[in-house]
Amino acid sequence: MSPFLKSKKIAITGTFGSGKSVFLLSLLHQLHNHDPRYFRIGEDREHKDTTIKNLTPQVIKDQQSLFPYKTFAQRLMKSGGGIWPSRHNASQRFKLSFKRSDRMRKDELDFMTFPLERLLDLNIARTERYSDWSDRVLYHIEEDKEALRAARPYLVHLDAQEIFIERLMRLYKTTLTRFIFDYKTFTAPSTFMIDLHGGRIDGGAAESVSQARFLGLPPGDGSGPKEFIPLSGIARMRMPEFLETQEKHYELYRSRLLKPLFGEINQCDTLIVLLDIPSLLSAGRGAFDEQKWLLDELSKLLRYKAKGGQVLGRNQIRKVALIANKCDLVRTFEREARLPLLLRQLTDDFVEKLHKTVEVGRFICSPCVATRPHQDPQTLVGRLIHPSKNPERIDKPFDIPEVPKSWPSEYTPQDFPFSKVWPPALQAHEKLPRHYRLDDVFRFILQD
Ligand SMILES: Nc1nc2c(ncn2[C@@H]2O[C@H](COP(=O)(O)OP(=O)(O)OP(=O)(O)O)[C@@H](O)[C@H]2O)c(=O)[nH]1
Ligand SMILES: [Mg+2]
Repeated sequence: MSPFLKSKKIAITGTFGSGKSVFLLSLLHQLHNHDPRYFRIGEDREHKDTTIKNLTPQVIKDQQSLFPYKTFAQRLMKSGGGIWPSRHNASQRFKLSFKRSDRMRKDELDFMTFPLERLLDLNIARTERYSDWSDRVLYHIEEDKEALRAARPYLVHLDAQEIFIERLMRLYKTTLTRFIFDYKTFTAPSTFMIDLHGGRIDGGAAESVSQARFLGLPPGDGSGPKEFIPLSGIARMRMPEFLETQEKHYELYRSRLLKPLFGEINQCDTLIVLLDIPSLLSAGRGAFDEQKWLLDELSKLLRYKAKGGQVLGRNQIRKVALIANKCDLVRTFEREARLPLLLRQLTDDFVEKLHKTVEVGRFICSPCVATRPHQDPQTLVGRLIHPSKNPERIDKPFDIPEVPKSWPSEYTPQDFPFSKVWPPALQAHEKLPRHYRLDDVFRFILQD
């Protein structure tokens, strides 16, 4: 490696809406408009004036996935209060170089984001043969009473005297939708839940919302979708032609989507995992269980030393930042008092499974602080998103539920009704939105 250039490749992940785009946007925004008084880069107080010079965006290969930093920054900064980034690609990239005033060398940072839900595909990535994957999925369904109930119409049709393929597809889509609503962890292929543009399946009647989604690669290049579903051994024997297309589609899914994606993640040296505790609380206990399960799958991807345990190549990740994100949505006093324990309980099993040489940092963070304290500590002020409660999108006080001291073993969405807010309307003296400890995370990433 050149002593004059230090390159880092950083993956940012988290479940749907956990804040990947805002995290990247806010970080780029703080770097582009760097002010050492509000974003400390130097490691200690002596270096508190360290600044960033010559920041230059670098060209990336896949232009389609380029993170539109400038557009998003302009929208965020609209006077009177802007809007959050929109969704445009499930994976986003941005590469930049700069020079720190306290270093001789140049730094180059290559960021990518990906939905943590892609880890639902880990089994597909690790299983070469379609038939082995099919058998495993059907086994999991049969082992789980609720899943078996949800999948019964599909399984019944698989055994019918005459099998209609379109009907079979439709029934599997409805089944998967029910699994998603119930936070079942064998919802694969993951593109059914989070498509290639990052869109998530809507809530609503399982039969109707599921049919516009694809069980595999969507249509493209003038050809139809490349969908696949799990077939039992008997069904595979009964439908040899359909089996052939299923094997082809399965292989295409692995080679076109999973191999490039997991291959790229494997090349990263740093991983940032965003954990949206307010959302996990306000979505009910199923969301917590799903998050834990996805972290467990992620730990399998990172277990680079395990014999035969590597997924599509050797993993290089040596640093992992675990972030309790959007802490500005939590009561001010509870941020440092309660979130650290919740973060630890959520991530301890994951950390335990990492190789001992992987450096782990845990952070309480808000990349873009969108609330202000209120004299009542159970209330915050912000631009509530709720259309009927705040059609004018102005700053208003609103109630914040209490964060529990530890994760309850059972809870429902009604127990923790957290609210969402628009980005802050900047005050006259503010040039940039504030952040909470985003610079701590950045120093951790940058540290040699
Ligand atoms: N208050 C607050 N809200 C945030 C913050 N970051 C993200 N959000 C909220 O979370 C929503 C989703 O953030 P995104 O950054 O788009 O999340 P994402 O992980 O990129 O979402 P997908 O790409 O759709 O999976 C935003 O629209 C905001 O409502 C933050 O720092 N503070
Ligand atoms: Mg996003």
